[in-house]
Amino acid sequence: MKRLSDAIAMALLSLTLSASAASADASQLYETHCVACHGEQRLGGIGPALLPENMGRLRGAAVQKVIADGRDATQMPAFGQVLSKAEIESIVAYIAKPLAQPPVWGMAEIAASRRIETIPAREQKPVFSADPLNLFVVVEVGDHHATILDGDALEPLARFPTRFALHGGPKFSADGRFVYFMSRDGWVEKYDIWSLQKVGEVRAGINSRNIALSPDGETIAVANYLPKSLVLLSASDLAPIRTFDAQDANGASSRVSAVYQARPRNSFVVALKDVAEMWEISTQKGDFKLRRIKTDEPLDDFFFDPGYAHVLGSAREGAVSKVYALDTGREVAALSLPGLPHLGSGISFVYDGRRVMATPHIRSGLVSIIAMDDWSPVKTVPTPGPGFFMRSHENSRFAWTDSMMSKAKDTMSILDKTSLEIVRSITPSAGKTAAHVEFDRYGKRVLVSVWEDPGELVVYDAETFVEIKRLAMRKPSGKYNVFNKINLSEGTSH
Ligand code: DHE
Repeated sequence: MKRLSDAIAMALLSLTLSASAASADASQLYETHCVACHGEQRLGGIGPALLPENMGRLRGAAVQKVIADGRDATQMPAFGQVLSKAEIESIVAYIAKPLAQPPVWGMAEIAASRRIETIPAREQKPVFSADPLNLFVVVEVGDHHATILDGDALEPLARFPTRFALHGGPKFSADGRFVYFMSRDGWVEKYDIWSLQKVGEVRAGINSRNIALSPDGETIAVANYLPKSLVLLSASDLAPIRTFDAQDANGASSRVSAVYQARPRNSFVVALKDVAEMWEISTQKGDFKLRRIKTDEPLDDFFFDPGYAHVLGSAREGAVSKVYALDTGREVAALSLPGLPHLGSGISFVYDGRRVMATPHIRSGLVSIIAMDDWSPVKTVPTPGPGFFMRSHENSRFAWTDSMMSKAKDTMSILDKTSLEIVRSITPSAGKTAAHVEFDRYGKRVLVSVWEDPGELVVYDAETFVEIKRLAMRKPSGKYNVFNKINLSEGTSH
């Protein structure tokens, strides 16, 4: 018996030793080949952070392929000739592990990452003759660039590199002069559209979700998963102002799902991923007072009514979405919306004398239309498949939505807002994903992304649906019209 237990102990010891040898090898390989670009603690550098939280859906074989073949349009070289298959596999396993200790990324680290390239001239006028309010900012994630597009001539004015993997809508200063971008690795970049120059950048988190600009234009809020924090930056020079550790009233910590500007309320509204609470942070006089609003469950996707009196929130896995009155913090309605509504892409318009909201669903091929006076369902409109984005404009009778999460990924569906029927399907490029729409400032033209690399922007007449122009782009994930954004168009996300 004793001999058997000795043998098992020996076997276990040798397994432990070989496992720790393998991990020592992996960390050695990381030191030799990866550290220069991806940083000591895998927090990123020239290259992105290599933490499981940051790598999203890039896992296993896909990561092996990037290491072996390199990554197009980035500085990531191919290691296929340098490293064996086993060595690549051990690096993949190494970077799939979370860090033993959560990384520290506080005021000091944020401040140290800040770089200002250009001090914007106060009296600057646009250096171009195009209408500065009918410009589009196009985010091209195919090669990590952004294009400033003249919305009348439909010609690019400038194209510049951005940080790796931008996510969420860029945010604009009230006059439309400055645009702020955020990357999933936590970099916030500021660009001066009028002088077509980058102003600077700062790293506000390690794994970030989105940003919002305060109604007075003075403060940027950054929602972080890693560390679990909300960070406030000065919008003028990107200097950190303060950080909030994301914890509920009982001290339980949470990732921050998203932060939104609530313009009429002079505040930020914050969605917390892991606790049943949302926050409202006052931006009045820069006091940043935090108010906690208790919810039934954690809500991480929001839609606001145009006056920001109510928020409609959904939990990722929940079938019921809840409406809260922001003044009282009370739940005023519960809606059955199965199939994962994408409330962040919701739009609103007037139908039959009532203001309604419409949202696509990520797991069902349908658009839900809901009356906003009593939050009752008005109609469920079938589409060819689950979609992600939806857009319209005050001056257009139509709303456009995609089916990008389905076999019909190449099809855009056009909803008539007066009949709530799909009146036309458009295939910008057969077999290629079509998604994300933006109207020009007048609601006369519609820009649709062919979401591929290389991809395209396809411009349509908003009334006749006739194609006007195609512009080559590198996976244009989103495009944002300056006028529509700064005026909080009811047909676009804010
Ligand atoms: Fe997004 C906006 C959350 C996956 C492309 N996405 C947003 C916003 C949130 C959000 C909270 C609103 C932020 C804002 O604009 O201020 N997104 C999430 C998720 O939780 C989800 C499902 C999972 C995740 O990985 O984070 C997710 N998003 C994606 C993608 O896979 C998309 C399609 C490709 C990508 O780039 O990662 C994607 N999200 C976008 C885009 C916007 C966006 C293009 C801006 C939409 C707009 O028009 O304003």
